Amino acid sequence: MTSPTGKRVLLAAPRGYCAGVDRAVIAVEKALEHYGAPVYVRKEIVHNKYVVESLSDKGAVFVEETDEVPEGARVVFSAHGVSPAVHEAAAQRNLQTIDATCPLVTKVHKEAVRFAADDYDILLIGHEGHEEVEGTAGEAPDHVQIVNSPDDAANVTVRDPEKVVWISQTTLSVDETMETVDRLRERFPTLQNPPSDDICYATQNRQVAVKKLAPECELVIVVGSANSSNSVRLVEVALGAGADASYRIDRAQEMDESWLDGVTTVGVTSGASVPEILVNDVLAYLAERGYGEVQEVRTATEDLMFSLPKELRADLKAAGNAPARPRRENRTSLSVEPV
Ligand code: 0CN
Ligand code: SF4
Repeated sequence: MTSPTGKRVLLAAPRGYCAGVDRAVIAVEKALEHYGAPVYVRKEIVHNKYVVESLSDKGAVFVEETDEVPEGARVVFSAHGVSPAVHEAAAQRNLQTIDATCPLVTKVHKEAVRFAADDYDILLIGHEGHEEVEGTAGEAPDHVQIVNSPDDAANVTVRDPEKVVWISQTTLSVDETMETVDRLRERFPTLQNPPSDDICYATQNRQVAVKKLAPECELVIVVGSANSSNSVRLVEVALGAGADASYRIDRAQEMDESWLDGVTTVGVTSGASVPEILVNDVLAYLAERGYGEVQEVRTATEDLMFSLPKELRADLKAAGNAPARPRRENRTSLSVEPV
């Protein structure tokens, strides 16, 4: 039904949980159910405050490093991946590990290993300090240089300009990454591309969807946490695609009434680590203020699912209750909190 005021919401699709996040969150939930609390998790399992708080409430204990985990205890590695050094540190402490690294991050790790074995200089486009970048770089520290931005391309030095490859973090802006690659290629014309896209399908799809709706929006709300690279990129993409304003919020309570002044069309989307309940809360907030008409803007459908981490699958199977794949329970598995 069209609102008499013309006020409406354009809701991006795809948005929210990707296959790697779904798998990682369910891995922690299943580990808690199967082994009982506490289950230790190195770093945030995914970069979302609500997810981390909900899992903490269920008995997950989030730590920064494996040396905070008691000897012999069970620890889950986050979706963003870990370097071989972290695996070694965990083995030293006899930790029982469940590796929830997204398979699409593991793919990039393997590329780093392969190109290092062939003695390439590897230019890893990504954000210094991000866990995924630390993990990927740690696969081949002697061969990898991190390139943070298009401007950073000027700072790269290589041993042999004929033997250089770029790879990337999975959750970057596609457009900005291509700009960085162009700048690198100006310096190294034979720069080799990775064998396939490193920016993952979920990151790309969410950017395409927000690009489509942004030109029609005076305001685009992105639900996601501040440390979620793919969520933060969605704000940039929305602004770049023509939204007059765009804000990232963790949850509906962070909405500011003044953002809606003079706004007819509000775009809404969410990052790959964001449970749908948080989007529903934002839609409810908007509906209360006259934006009850919601039109979905869908640019792709996603049906990818990953099997649970193999260590967990083996234990669940031995106990006779193994799901072959994670269930798509992401939309309902976390407890619902009122706005
Ligand atoms: O928000 P996320 O946990 O991570 P980044 O966007 O910061 O990389 O989303 C899941 C992504 C992965 C791996
Ligand atoms: Fe995997 Fe992409 Fe999701 Fe990261 S955002 S967990 S790489 S599917």
